[in-house]
Amino acid sequence: MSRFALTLAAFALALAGCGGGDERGRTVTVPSNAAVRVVAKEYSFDPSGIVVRGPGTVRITLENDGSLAHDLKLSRDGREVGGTPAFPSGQKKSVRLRLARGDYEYVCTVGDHEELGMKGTLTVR
Ligand SMILES: [Cu+2]
Repeated sequence: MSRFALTLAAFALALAGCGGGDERGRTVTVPSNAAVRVVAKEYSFDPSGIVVRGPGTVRITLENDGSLAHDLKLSRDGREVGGTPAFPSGQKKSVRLRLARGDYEYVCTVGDHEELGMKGTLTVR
């Protein structure tokens, strides 16, 4: 690999690391007042980044594709703004959240799942 390619790879990794996630995940962009589907498994959320194009009501549907129970709690500045209860694998639950512009994060609060990688960021532009 050339030095240039290595620099590019390092830069891409640094970019992926932005927003608090350690893992490289997928980011989706949705219109305001839209629905977004998040899949939970051990131990990640897909997508792990959500961008909403403007304030409004977002409907988040969490699908549990793992084998353990999971939940999704959204918070802003450390304060929880809503989410789903924990529920077993094979099920899904939806929550409607009224969101102002800003940066949020979502985690699974079951056990130590957050530390194991079940976290993501949501930005309302
Ligand atoms: Cu979990």
